[in-house]
Amino acid sequence: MTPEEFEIGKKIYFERCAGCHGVLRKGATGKNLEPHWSKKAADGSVQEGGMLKLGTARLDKIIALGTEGGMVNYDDILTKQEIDIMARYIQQTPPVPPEFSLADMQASWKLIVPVAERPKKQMNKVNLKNVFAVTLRDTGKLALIDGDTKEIWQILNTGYAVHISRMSLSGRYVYTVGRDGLVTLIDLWFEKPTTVASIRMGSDARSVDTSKFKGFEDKYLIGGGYWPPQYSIMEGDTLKPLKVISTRGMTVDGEYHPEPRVASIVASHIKPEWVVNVKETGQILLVDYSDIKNLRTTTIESAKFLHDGGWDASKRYFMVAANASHKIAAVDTKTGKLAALIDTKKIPHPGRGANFLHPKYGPVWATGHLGDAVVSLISTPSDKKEHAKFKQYNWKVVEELKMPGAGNLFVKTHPKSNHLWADMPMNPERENAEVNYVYDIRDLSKPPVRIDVAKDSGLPVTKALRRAVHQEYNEKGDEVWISLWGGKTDQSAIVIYDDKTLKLKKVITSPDMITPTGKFNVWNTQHDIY
Ligand code: DHE
Repeated sequence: MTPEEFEIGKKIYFERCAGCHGVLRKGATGKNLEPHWSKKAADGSVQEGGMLKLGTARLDKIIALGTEGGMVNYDDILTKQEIDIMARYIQQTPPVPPEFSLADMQASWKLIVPVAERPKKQMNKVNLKNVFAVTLRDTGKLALIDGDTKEIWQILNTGYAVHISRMSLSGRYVYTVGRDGLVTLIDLWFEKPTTVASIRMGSDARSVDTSKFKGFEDKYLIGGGYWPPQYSIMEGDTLKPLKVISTRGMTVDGEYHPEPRVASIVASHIKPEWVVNVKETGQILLVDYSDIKNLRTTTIESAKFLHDGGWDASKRYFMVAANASHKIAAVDTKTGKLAALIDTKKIPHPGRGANFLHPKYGPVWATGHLGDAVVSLISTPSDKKEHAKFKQYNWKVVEELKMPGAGNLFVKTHPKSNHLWADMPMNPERENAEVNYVYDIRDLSKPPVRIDVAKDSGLPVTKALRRAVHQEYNEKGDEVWISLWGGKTDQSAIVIYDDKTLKLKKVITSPDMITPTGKFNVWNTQHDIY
């Protein structure tokens, strides 16, 4: 490869591939892509285990067309030339990015508006509880949308491809984390939302949360890194860096891993702890933040490769997908132990999941699957007397709802809703990727209703698939917002439905609405309602 091609390959790999395959290409949700098997030997020899080495022609096909194993097709995202560069790039030895220390964090830290200079009360009339933070993925921006008027209130620069937004317990601040490791702190009390601080945690990241336990409300922010593999603790209201902890170490199989990335993080409601899920090692850390100088961590063995997850209805158990092991791990945050490891269909991908009362099996938590055409319902424990009869089902997959194909990423419901929404944006067929299916949770034997989000948006059909992705309820729990995620030069939309009637309510679109993906309603995110 020429040095220019290598640089192009490096950039595309970071933006499109590293999330699944790892920076060092050791594999996680995606396959191992180290040269020992990606590079075809001149003598035609095979790799260990007898599998054929790939080589340029085969890699070209895989990248362009995707695979049955869950690799998406890139022929509508990358040009032919870029695909050819990638087919050659991943046969080279992976470059190792630099480490990122506490001093590096300190140097990147910008306290734009110190706490003393921020408003003492809310300076706008917006109903902050119903504001939505919407990722505009490929533009490196975040849209703050007033959920009552459905007007875009403000668009702010953030890190590249903000992955998630989380709220302070107070509901005043929005924290975003870009996949380039940039964290921004946005204050909703100004007349218009204003970024008051930012910091870089590394070069690749996906998760943040504040401290939520009584006495520590929003005192700290934790951020999880993909590269370097570490988590960082910052001051909640300024982002001043306080501590960095590496996650390098042993997997649940007892092997050393040089790149155990931090996947989902959530703050416990019942202890001064964060649940930190380490992807490659399959270890779940309970990090006690009551004394960060003498940090105590409980390490819970589960399964590889940990990814996303959410609370059960009682908010005692955190349910996290060990997606490449086709399992869900349930962590008991009260006892600090693994409560269950549940086998599921292929590649569970819950987002944060969805909790509801199943007519036959009682409280269940739902997850969709990237690799299978079902939504799995797992029975979860409840202390309520009237739920004692459901105990026999706890931690079992009690039902699998049929979907028309695989490729689901998110499911969602709300305590006030009778509906369970499921998307399938990673399905290669347009007729599936652009829609949602809605189940009636009072009668799950009824076929789900197909909602054609792309058609309802009223936007013209484009060459690139427009993926209908990620549902979020409004504060009242009577509307569902879905992103229509089009190509990076196409105008996209947020399509809003009345949850009761399933009728289209409103389309939010503008030339600024480019690649919307995750949406986070302040009230629901603040209170972990899903
Ligand atoms: Fe995500 C959550 C990682 C691709 C949209 N995603 C998460 C979480 C992790 C993660 C670890 C949990 C954070 C938490 O709760 O603390 N996501 C990854 C990847 O590694 C992966 C597979 C590849 C990558 O390169 O990033 C990936 N994710 C995507 C997308 O392509 C999506 C669809 C669009 C996008 O914006 O990039 C996407 N991920 C999301 C969203 C959430 C998320 C919207 C939050 C869901 C929620 O309701 O909380």
